[in-house]
Amino acid sequence: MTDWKTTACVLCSVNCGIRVLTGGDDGRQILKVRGDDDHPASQGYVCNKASRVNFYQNPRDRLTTPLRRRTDGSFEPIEWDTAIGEIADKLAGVKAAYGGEKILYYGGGGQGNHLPGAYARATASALGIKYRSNALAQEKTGEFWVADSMFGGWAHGDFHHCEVGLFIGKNPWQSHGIQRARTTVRDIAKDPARTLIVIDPKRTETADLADIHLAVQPGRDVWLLAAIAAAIVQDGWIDRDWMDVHVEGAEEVLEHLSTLPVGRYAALTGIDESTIRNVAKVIGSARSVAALEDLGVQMNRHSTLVSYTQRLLWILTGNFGRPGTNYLPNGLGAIGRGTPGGTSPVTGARIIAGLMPCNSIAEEILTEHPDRFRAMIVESANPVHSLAQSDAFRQAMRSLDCSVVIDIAMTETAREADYVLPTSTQYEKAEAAFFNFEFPDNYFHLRKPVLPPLPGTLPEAEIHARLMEALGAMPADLVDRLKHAWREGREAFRAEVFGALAEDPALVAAAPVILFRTLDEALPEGMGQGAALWALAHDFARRNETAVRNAGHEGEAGALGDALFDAMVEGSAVKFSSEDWDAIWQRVRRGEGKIRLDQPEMLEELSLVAAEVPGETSLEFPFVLSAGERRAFTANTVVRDPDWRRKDRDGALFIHPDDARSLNLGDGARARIHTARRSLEVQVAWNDRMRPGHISLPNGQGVDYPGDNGELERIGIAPNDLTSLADRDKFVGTPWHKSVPARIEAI
Ligand SMILES: Nc1nc2c(c(=O)[nH]1)N[C@H]1C(S)=C(S)[C@@H](COP(=O)(O)OP(=O)(O)OC[C@H]3O[C@@H](n4cnc5c(=O)[nH]c(N)nc54)[C@H](O)[C@@H]3O)O[C@H]1N2
Ligand SMILES: Nc1nc2c(c(=O)[nH]1)N[C@H]1C(S)=C(S)[C@@H](COP(=O)(O)OP(=O)(O)OC[C@H]3O[C@@H](n4cnc5c(=O)[nH]c(N)nc54)[C@H](O)[C@@H]3O)O[C@H]1N2
Ligand code: SF4
Ligand SMILES: [Mo]
Repeated sequence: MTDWKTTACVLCSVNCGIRVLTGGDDGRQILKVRGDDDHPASQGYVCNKASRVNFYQNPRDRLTTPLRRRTDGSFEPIEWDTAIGEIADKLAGVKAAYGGEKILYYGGGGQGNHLPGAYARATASALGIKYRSNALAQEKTGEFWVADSMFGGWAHGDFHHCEVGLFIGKNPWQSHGIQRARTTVRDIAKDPARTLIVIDPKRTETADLADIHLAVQPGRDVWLLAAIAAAIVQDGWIDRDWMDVHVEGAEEVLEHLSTLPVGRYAALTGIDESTIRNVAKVIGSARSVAALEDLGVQMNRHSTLVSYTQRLLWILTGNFGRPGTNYLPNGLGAIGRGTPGGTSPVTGARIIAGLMPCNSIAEEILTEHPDRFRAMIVESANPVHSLAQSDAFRQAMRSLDCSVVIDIAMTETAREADYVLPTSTQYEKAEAAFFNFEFPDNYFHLRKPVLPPLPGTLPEAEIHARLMEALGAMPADLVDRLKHAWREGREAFRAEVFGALAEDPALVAAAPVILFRTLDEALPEGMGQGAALWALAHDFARRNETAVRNAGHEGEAGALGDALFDAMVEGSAVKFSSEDWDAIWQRVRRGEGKIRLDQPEMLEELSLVAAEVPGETSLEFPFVLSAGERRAFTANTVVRDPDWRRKDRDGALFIHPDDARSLNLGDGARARIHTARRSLEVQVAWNDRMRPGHISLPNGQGVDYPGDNGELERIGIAPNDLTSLADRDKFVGTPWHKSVPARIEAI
């Protein structure tokens, strides 16, 4: 049996639409993959990775049954009912003994799946869970915080229409992050009227195409960006008229930049002053500039300040809120709303966008402090592998009273858990991501399953519904009433839902599982896990009526949300929001309409870096290691089977040939890499794209995967064996993975 079906690639955040041919001996294989020309956002585009999604779908270490840890550390299979019952009892026990806020929730989604997080909110509310975290709190929280205080939202660049495209610590050729990335950067590069600027120590594939490549000295972006901003001010490239209308609080920063010694800063960065002044001119005289920063600076020194300084370049030159510049997207989910709120219980770390810094988690557990976490649920994440200093997280998990991992595969994190729950893959259930950042038209894709669930696995919605039932927190009467109302019609259903929520606002958090239990059987086959979107569609339609109508959805005020929901559960990408550029300004600082430059902590920090003498390396550690580079065949740990890589199977350490020669390291040689934490053996590959002194290791490698004989093998280096929890941003705790001091020796 073979069949072509429509879905999306789940190997990075842009989730290109694909068509897949399924079949094979067991009928469970994704045999062929094509770009989906009908997908409105990706328009048929795919990169080299999409054709290999079967390596995600069918790993050897796929979980097929719930597991319970024995005292000797091995695992035994148990029935679902036993697992759910015991987990509910243990977590309820932690809540009763210490309070629900001693249970931490980590994860909730990955590159293509954000619905688990929605259902987990119900379980979290029943258990009184207060703290959560996920990977965003080791990369984006600094940017969210700065963006929120300056704009009230996370800006994205209109790279499809910009005159100047600026990528800072970002290699879209390999990592994407924007739709149709390779086509988009190539279009900018080949148009003589447009300019591609890349700031990256490495001559990446993107830098190869760039009109201007600033090969900054690793870890020194803050001085480079401040110098460009200063040159914009000093050389008269500011758009004063625009600033007068749209910006508040510019005085202090302008004063600082007007006297900043561009030449002295330039000397720290490895880029000439004249090049810096030319970049200021290119940005200052362009009709439109779109900018994107990513891990090269976000997982690096001064990352939060870089997120601020980076924004100055395009704010001072009026590049926001017009086609080809930068905008605040109208997302369906809440990703990127960076409002700070409170601090973590033990270390007092700043919580941003509701997320505790990843780098604090181990410290919040491995302590005698009475407020330490006692239990943890990890869902759709692999923090033992992905967070700094893996050993610390491993140890933290083992010291908890109870830990539960919900995943499709036996990951490094699952191996440390007390209970492991197997879930269906993203091709076996309805799934979606909230990485919808397009503008002026924006799209959402709730995908239909393309394969039946693997026996023994459940979708997360069902797992959380069962946990709620076991905790005695599922209002069965209400579910019955809602089922009845749904059969009567949408008006009756809306009245019943909104009536129940008005009566008991505490039900809001449980709504996703209530909707799932109510609608699972009523929705089109396999779309049950989409049920929670009913509430989201109504909420979005109520707040964005014009945008939803302009996107082509119809209905009376109350029915508009149902129209949007019905369009989503059909399973194709849906245009849910259509706006014009004026809408951006209504969102700026929640209707205040002005961008704020006066951020006291950032201004103070700018003054501090003026006096700082940077020093990333030492005699002991003369290299700067970027631990976790995106390459042609990396996808975090979403794909675990090393055979999926067509080349670079071992995930080699890239080093400039001159550096390699001086260390007597041949291309392909084995070497030993040392950091302050660990020494590990690695294979070296000469790579003249690297800047001398800068070395890199790929991300997502070094997973423990069963070989042909079933024994676990580790291919490549797990980068966080080399990183340290202490190396982190002082404001938001994001790690400095892109500049780890290191030494290499031939073996
Ligand atoms: N192929 C592939 N694509 C992916 C992923 C994947 O695993 N594989 N993961 C996805 C995820 S989760 C994310 S967050 C994104 C990340 O996407 P990117 O941020 O683009 O990925 P990286 O390769 O980690 O880092 C980008 C660049 O930063 C550069 N860099 C290193 N040090 C410095 C520095 O000091 N200054 C500057 N300016 N640059 C520096 C590196 O040379 C590298 O080219 O990719 C997503 N896409
Ligand atoms: N040193 C270093 N460390 C890094 C980075 C780096 O550059 N350098 N990059 C960091 C970045 S930017 C990120 S985003 C993180 C990513 O790290 P994490 O957020 O920890 O997650 P992933 O590696 O993306 O793995 C996602 C997990 O979800 C599971 N999964 C897949 N589909 C499903 C599903 O449908 N349901 C459930 N429940 N589980 C599923 C996969 O098996 C996998 O275990 O890594 C970070 N770690
Ligand atoms: S990995 Fe490639 S094909 Fe898959 S979503 Fe990302 S850009 Fe698209
Ligand atoms: Mo990421």
